[in-house]
Amino acid sequence: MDGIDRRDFMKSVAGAAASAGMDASPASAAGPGPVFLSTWVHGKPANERAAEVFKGGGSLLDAVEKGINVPENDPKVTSVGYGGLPNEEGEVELDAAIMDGRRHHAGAVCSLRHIKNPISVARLVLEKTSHTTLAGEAAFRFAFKMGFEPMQLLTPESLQKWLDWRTDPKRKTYWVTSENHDTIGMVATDGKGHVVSGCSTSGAAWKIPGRVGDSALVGCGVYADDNVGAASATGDGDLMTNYCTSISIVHYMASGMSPQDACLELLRHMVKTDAKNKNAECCVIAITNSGEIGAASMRSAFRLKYALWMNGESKLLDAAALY
Ligand code: SD4
Repeated sequence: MDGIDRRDFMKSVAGAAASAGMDASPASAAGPGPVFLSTWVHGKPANERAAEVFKGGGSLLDAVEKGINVPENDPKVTSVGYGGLPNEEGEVELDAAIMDGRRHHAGAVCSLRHIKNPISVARLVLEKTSHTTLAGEAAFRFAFKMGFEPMQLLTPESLQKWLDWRTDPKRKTYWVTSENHDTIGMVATDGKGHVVSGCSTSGAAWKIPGRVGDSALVGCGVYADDNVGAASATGDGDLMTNYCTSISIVHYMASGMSPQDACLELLRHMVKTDAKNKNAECCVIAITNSGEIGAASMRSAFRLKYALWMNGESKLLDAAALY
């Protein structure tokens, strides 16, 4: 294992899991029944909602969609849905995708404006059309046709942050800062071999209008294949798109790696091809079709907190960092 000692890593994972009252390693996280694994702190209420929907008889797709709706609806989450930070012109543009591992098919929307639940619009692209991705103004018109209510997605707080940025003479244009990394990625299994991956984001704050990150791109922000498992990503989507992070992780798992090793291998590969990527803000999560999980960050200064729901328990844990 490059960069970190494997025993230290296993110890840190064991510590986090033990203090959370869980099994000692991500690789032994599998348990009976469904498992929901999500990025960041807001992944916890998202997982809890997903589990509730699933227990109430919803499908795994319903569960992942409704779970992701929770941070989308929360104005305090400033990189997802309502309250998400806008592009450089002050417009909120949302990306989302959801992939069904059973059908090997996804629905996605990108650069969607005025609709706070892009994951639900993505779900309808999956269910109601034979397309995979709708973009921009046409995605909005599709959502409108499907009955979604247009609304102002800027909150007073996100407008103020944008104004502060606009008036800062030293402002950085088009970059992703740590505080803006709130994207929700969720991977889940029903405990019977079926997996789903979903992701929703307002993307990089102050992005150039029209920019699409990894979250809405199949194979990048989401990937799910019932034959293997599912993965999702959060962080610098411009960088991660070039590594097709989610499909790469699923392929690593298909070759026999555990989800944890697959997540780390993807990050190692990013550094192997370009050493500068050691400083990248990249985090990934993965699950197998039997409920084994993995979660990793490129560096400890940008360490992923991930949420895990399994066996009726909902926890927040720290992902391992490669550097
Ligand atoms: C993007 N990957 O649009 C998203 C942003 C993100 O945590 O995940 N932030 O680049």
